[in-house]
Parts: sequence; structure tokens; C-alpha cells
Amino acid sequence: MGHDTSRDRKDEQLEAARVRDDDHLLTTNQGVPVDDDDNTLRAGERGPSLLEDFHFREKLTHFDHERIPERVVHARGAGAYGHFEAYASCGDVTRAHFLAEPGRRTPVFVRFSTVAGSRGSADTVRDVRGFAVKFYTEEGNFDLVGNNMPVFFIQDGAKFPDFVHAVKPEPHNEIPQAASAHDTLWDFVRKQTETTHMMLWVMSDRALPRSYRTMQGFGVHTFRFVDADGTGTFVKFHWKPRLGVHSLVWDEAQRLAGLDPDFNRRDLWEAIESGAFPEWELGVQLVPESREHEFDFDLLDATKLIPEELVPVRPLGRMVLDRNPDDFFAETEQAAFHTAHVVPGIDFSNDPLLQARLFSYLDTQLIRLGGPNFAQLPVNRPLAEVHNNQRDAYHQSSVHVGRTAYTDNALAMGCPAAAGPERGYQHLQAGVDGAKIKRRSPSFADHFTQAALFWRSMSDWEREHIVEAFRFELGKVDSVEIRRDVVAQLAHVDRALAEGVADGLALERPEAVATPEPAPSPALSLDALAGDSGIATMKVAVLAASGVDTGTLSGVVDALTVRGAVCEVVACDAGQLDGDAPGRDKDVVRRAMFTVAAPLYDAVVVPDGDRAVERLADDHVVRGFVAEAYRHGKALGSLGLGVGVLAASGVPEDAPGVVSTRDLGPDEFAARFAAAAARRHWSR
Ligand code: HDD
Repeated sequence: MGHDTSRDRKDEQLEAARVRDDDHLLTTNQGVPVDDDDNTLRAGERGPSLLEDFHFREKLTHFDHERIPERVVHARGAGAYGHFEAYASCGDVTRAHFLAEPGRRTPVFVRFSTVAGSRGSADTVRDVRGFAVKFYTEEGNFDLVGNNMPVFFIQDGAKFPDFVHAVKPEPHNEIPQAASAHDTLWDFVRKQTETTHMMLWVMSDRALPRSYRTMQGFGVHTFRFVDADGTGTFVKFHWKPRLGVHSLVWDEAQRLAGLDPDFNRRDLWEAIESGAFPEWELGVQLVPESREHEFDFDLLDATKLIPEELVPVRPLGRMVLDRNPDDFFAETEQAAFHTAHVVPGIDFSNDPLLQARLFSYLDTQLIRLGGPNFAQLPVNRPLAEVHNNQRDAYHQSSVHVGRTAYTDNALAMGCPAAAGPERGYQHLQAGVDGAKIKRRSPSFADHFTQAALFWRSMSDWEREHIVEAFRFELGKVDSVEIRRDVVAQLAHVDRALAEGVADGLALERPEAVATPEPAPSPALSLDALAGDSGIATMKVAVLAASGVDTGTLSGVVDALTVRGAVCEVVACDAGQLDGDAPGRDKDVVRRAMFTVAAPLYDAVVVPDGDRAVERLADDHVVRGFVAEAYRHGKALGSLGLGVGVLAASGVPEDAPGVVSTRDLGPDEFAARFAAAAARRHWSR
């Protein structure tokens, strides 16, 4: 009976679909309409399946082959489309067409990623973040394949497989996933002291971005700009987020890995869907070739940065991301970035890490995307026309016409012809000399001065978080010898740092050694980078229960929304609120408390209403929620009796970042609260 009914219903649906639009009919890959997608062809209703069921076999075969290898690093990522717009002409330093004219727009695709974790790992792990931008310029694709930190772990690409093998899960048991807190990574670190500077970055809150929208990005290496006359200038690329740079704290990041493993991916997606388009400014540090040797580090060493105080960042334009991909696999997963995808006007330096990358990215796409035709995939296809004699191979989807697939030819009038130096990409004619040699340049030998520069540029709370991170990571390392060696390594950076870590691990404090004392670079501290966009796009939990004063609730939600915040009413129970005053109470509850937790929000507000406040203050889950937000330095606010919930949760009314009012209206409250929410409050 049930069987007949559902079949009848299906027939009706099919008929309706047929009437609506023939295009919506299910077909095989050969375009043959399929009559039934739920049952295999059988010999009798209870009999064996038949091999001739070509539709079933095609469906299952396709499914069986759905996976491609994930990226060997940066497997977990999220992407979006947008555009880059140049501020002014950069013709004085580069002939790059996309930077040649104010207002010139270039479409982009960006993929953000973590490095160590597998494709299904959590977003909020401690790790570097990838920040890869593909510019679809009129002169071909330019990929700026950067990270959210300006330096790297190693100096020479020959060490890259070693580094990655050390940081990835250990090979015998594939533990731990997406985590650097294990013996092999720290064994590598103690043996390769060039990692010291980067490890300080990775132990800082930079490794825990609040959002992809609030990360800086860096090209890391020294590249070259080349102008129309063929003059080269060394260049370092910087992305600065319009919302300022904001990070999570470790405890929060760990909780989020369970609460919402898609935390960063979801944030990017939702921001774009809601029209809050993420934005960055692209800037460059420029060093004329004549000044190459003026620094106390080597410009070719990717473990070094150029302090902005020495070479300021010149803004070039802004990038806006305004469209989510339609198909994660087709676009984000199949996006193929490559450091050698450059356009006329952009060239390389001799940085040995960069030189290795120039080989690795093409090589990796060949296996991951199954051959050399990956540039034909929609996300990788340049807007500029492609003409060459490369033919055939797996996944060839172009139909090339004509009989000549070679240059130089006369049969096709010599086409396609080389563009020549005026229009074609011309490598900078930089001089080289020297013997073939496998040796690191002595100018790469200093592994500690810039680590000290970073440490000395941090504020007190940043230093505390770094020490805690080292304690956590090394605390998870089983080998006491490794712990000791890393602490001894840190002693070369700063005594207080090494002692702080040693004390936390109950290790003997290391022997005093001379430490470098470079001048700090204030531009490196998160304190200098919070920006001035206040509460814009931040997520605020508005705690409510039945009996809430719906006047203050609606008032405060409206006033914060006007300032750009994203408010979610979180109630003790699912369902509707029964308010104390007529208002919009019936439709505002967004989340029940048992489905969320404080780390999912940037700030917390408790509106007025005595019955609601009593209910909230009585609920230990609510009190835990408020206390956790307080512990993570977030802004907390209350209106009227709402302060009772804060008090019951142990939040002092006069603590920094706490805005409680009994007499301010929602608008005045929102203005003060927005200012408090602009940054975390670590002095509590
Ligand atoms: Fe790499 C992926 C960034 C050093 C080899 N890398 C990859 C991605 C980013 C970076 C953002 C992901 C791109 C995407 O979203 O698809 N990598 C960096 C930075 C480095 C760096 C900023 C140092 C400054 N990488 C580096 C070295 C090598 C590689 C030294 C090899 C010699 N990287 C790869 C790779 C990946 C990759 C194996 C994996 C997947 C891919 O390329 O497409 O080729």
C-alpha cells in the first residue's frame, strides 16, 4: 500500500517536472532520460541485479571515482571571488598592466587555508594560514601565493619535504591531526634553528585568526617589479584587512574546533552572502636594487622580514571579495595556484625557497588534477586568450583547429607567433656568476635577531600568550630532551621568554647566553593593528528568556545592527519568547542556548526584563556562557536589570570592556558598547 502511494506521488512529481521544464529531467551522462533512480534493474522483485543496468553502473562508477588527492599541504581551505582595483599608476616601478591605471579592475579568486590538517580538519587549529590570490589580468594570470605571516620556517626548498613530514601527523599512527604539538615537529625545530623566528609567529595569536577577513597576508619572499625600461626593484607584498587584524585565543580556538569546525569557512561564506564583503588593501615594500645589501639580513632569506619602520608599505589598491563559489569542488578544490604564474612586470628573486616553489606547484598540480590541462578548468582559465601548440593529454577539453601544432610554421602564416620583448613576458636580465655549489650563504646564518625583533615588538598580553603556547606545545612533546633543547634555543632569543617556558614545564632555566637587542617594530603588534571599524560585522549574542523587556531587546538589536553588528537572540529554550511588552518578540529567537556557546560570538548583551533576568541568572549554562566570554576578553553589556545576569556569572560591573547601564537608552548604550567591542580586554 505504502509502496503504491509513494510511486504514485513520484509519478505525479515527474509529470509536474516534465510539464515545468524538460531541462530538469534526470539523465545519464549520455543524455538519456532515466525512468527510476531508486531501484537497480533486477530479475524479479526479489531477484539479483542485472549487469545491463547501464544507468546504475554509470552512477556508481562515477561515485567510486569522486575523490582526487587532497593538497599535500594546505588541504583545508575556502575560496571566494571578487576584484582588485588599482589606486594609481605604478608605472614608475612595474610594467604590470593591472597596476598601470587608477580604477583598473581585475577579477580575482582567493583561497584561504590551513597548512597541516587534512581536508576535513578543523579551521581553528594553531597553524599558518594560506592566503592565495589569483589575479585574472588581461596579460594572463598572476598568482600571489602567500601566507598570513611574513616569514617562513625554512630558508631552502630542499628542506620543505622534511619540514612538512615533521609537522604532519606522525607516520606510524597518523596522530595528531592538524596540530604542531608533537615530538617530530619540535625535533625538527631544535635541529633547524632557522625555524626560530617563524615558530614565534606560530606560537603567537596570529596563528589563530578570528576570521579570514581579519588576517594580514604576505607574499613572504622578495620578488621583483620590472618597469618598461627593464629596471628591477625588489618588492615584498602585503595585504591589510579593512576590518583590522583580530585573533582568537587558544582556549577559544580549541573549543571552536569542536563547536564549529567550519568556523572560519562559515564566517567567510556568511559575510559574503550578507553583503558584508571582505576587503584588503594591497601594498608593497620597495627596495631599489642598489640598496640590496643595506640591511643586516639578506633580502633573499625567507625567514626575515623588512620592518615597516625601515621600508614603509606603499598602498597599490584594494581587493573586495563579493561572490561565493557555486560548487566547492569545481572551484575551490580544483583551483591551482603556482608561484611561477606571473605577468610582465613581475619577476623573481634568487630566494632559494622561492626558486624551489617555482618547480613544486606545477609538479603538484600534475598529480592532483590529473595531467597538464588543469589550466582549462573554469577556475584556472585565464581571461586572456590562450594560443599555443600544446596539445592532447588527459582532460583536454579544447578543440584545436588547423593542421599546424608547431612553431615556426609557414602553413598557418607563422601563427601563433612569439610576442617579442615589447608585449611578451621578458625575464629580467639579471647577472649571475659563481661556482655551482651546495652551500647556504653566510648571510643567512643569523637565526635569532629577527626572532628577538618579533618578541620585543609584542605587547605584554601577546608575550603571555606566546609563552603559554610554547608551554602547551612542548608540554605535549614526550621527549624531555627535545623540550630542553627548544628552551635552550629560546634563550638565544630572549631570557624572559626562555625562563617563562622553562618554568611552565618544570625544566631547569637555561644558561644565560648573549641575546640580540634589535629595536622593536611596533607595526608587528596586534595592538597596532586592531583598526577602527569598531563592532562592524561582529557577532553579538543577545541573551533572552521569556519575560524579556522586548522594548530594550528590539531597541538594542536595532542600534547595534545599525552599527554593523550581526545580532543573534540566544534564548534559554527553543521556540518563541513571551515578552513583557508588545514587540517583535515572536520572531527574534535565533538560537537556543543548548545549540551554541560563547566562543561563537564576539560580544554578549543582556537586555532588561525581571522575569527573563531571573531565569537567565538561574541557569548554569547561561552563567557559564557569560563567564567564558568574560574569560576570553570579550565585551559584555547589560541594560536595566540585565546586570544581574553578569553579576551572577561573576563579571565585575566595572571591569574593562563591561558596559552596564540602568539609565541609558539603547542607542547611547550601543555607541558605548560598540567602542568596547572593538578589541579584546586583556587587562582584566
Ligand atoms: Fe606552498 C600549497 C603558500 C612554501 C609547495 N603553499 C600552498 C598554498 C599556499 C602556499 C597558500 C595553497 C594554495 C591553494 O590555496 O591552493 N608555500 C606557501 C608559502 C611558502 C610556501 C607562503 C613560503 C614562503 N610551498 C612552499 C615550498 C614548497 C611549497 C618551499 C616546495 C618546495 N605549496 C607547495 C605545494 C602546494 C602548496 C606542495 C600544495 C598544493 C599546491 O601546492 O597546490 O606545491
